[in-house]
Amino acid sequence: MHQSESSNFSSDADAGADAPGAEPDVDAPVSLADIGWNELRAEQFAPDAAAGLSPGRVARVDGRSVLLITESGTTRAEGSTTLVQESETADGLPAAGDWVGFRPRPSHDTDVIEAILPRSSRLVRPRIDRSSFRRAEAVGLQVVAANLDTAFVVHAANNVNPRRLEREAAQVASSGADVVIVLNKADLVEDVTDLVEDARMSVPFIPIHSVSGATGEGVDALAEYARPDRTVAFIGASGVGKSTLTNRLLGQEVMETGEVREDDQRGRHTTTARHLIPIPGGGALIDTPGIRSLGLTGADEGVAAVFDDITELAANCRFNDCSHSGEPGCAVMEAIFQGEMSEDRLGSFRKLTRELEFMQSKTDVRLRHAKRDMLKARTKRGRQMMRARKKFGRSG
Ligand SMILES: Nc1nc2c(ncn2[C@@H]2O[C@H](COP(=O)(O)OP(=O)(O)OP(=O)(O)O)[C@@H](O)[C@H]2O)c(=O)[nH]1
Ligand SMILES: [Mg+2]
Ligand SMILES: [Zn+2]
Repeated sequence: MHQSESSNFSSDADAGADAPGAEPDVDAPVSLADIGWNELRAEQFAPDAAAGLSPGRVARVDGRSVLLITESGTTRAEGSTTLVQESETADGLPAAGDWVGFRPRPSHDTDVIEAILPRSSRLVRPRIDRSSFRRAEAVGLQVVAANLDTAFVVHAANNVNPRRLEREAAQVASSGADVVIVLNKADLVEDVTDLVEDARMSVPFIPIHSVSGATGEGVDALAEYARPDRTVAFIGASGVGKSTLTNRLLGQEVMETGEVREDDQRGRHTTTARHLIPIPGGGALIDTPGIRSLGLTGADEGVAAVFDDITELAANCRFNDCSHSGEPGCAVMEAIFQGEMSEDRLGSFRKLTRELEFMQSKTDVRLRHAKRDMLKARTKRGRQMMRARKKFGRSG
């Protein structure tokens, strides 16, 4: 059983897939320092080193098999039994971008990953164990990418949806990575400056860059974030040009790119797995498959980051738990009356908050069903116990 096949559930194409697609060549030896290994990580790794483990970074995950970049090229490895068991309760499975400690096994096809180093950031989405609803504890989060410094949230300039922009920015910000908005395909629009201004209204505190993967215009600005020892990732819907930009940053055609459908301007999920690729000259880059919805949880901080202005105003509301919908002494409503903030913005804040609440409690029908089944089982067990007690009296 492939772990990722059983644990993913969302509707996007990469769910559970991580199927062998276009396999980038990451075999060229790189120094780990070039892709983010530093003193802090070495310090965190010290106990593992003492235990005889070697350090590596996860380039991609294919079910149980993990491709690692190591000091001496790439190697295939699998999580140790303990690691896999622990991952049932924590989010312990290795993800693209993870730093791990592995034990080389020269006589086997694969090495063994025994430790995952603390993550400086992690992009997560809900995870559910499809193989069994009985083990409802297995419902948790799945880390889809780790240790990102900057996450580029990519949209096609000719197809920007402000609500989606806000939502994705908030969700990705909650990973702990710095969010940068990228409006790609600038070559397809008349006036990209207007679009950037519009986007700034939606996400005022986040850097926005307009670029063209086709012509290369603006890509230099993105390269600034991909400095040596830093990790960047492209995230966004299928067909927005993540792999095209990846190739631009790498300076070579590493990732396969795909056509966009005429009817709905969407891509076809050309990329099917997350790939971490060393950038020539230093730094690492993760290309990801297109997402329909990240389905991320724990994005509260993300919302706060995107709606900084509202959060700040809310600090002056009379009531701590003000919902900004008519309470007396509401600083947010006051700002709207004064024309300092648009009602639309409060609207999208509310909508996003609602959506996040929804995601957090009932991420998916599957999760709901898993919860329901778990409750049912509990009630049933409870009833059985009651009956048993009645029959045999209390045993303490
Ligand atoms: N005109 C124009 N086309 C672009 C640009 N960037 C990418 N494209 C085209 O958009 C299509 C999709 O690009 P990809 O890079 O495969 O998109 P993706 O985001 O990686 O898609 P998935 O892998 O499916 O998630 C391709 O035909 C690209 O050539 C751009 O800046 N301008
Ligand atoms: Mg792609
Ligand atoms: Zn208020």
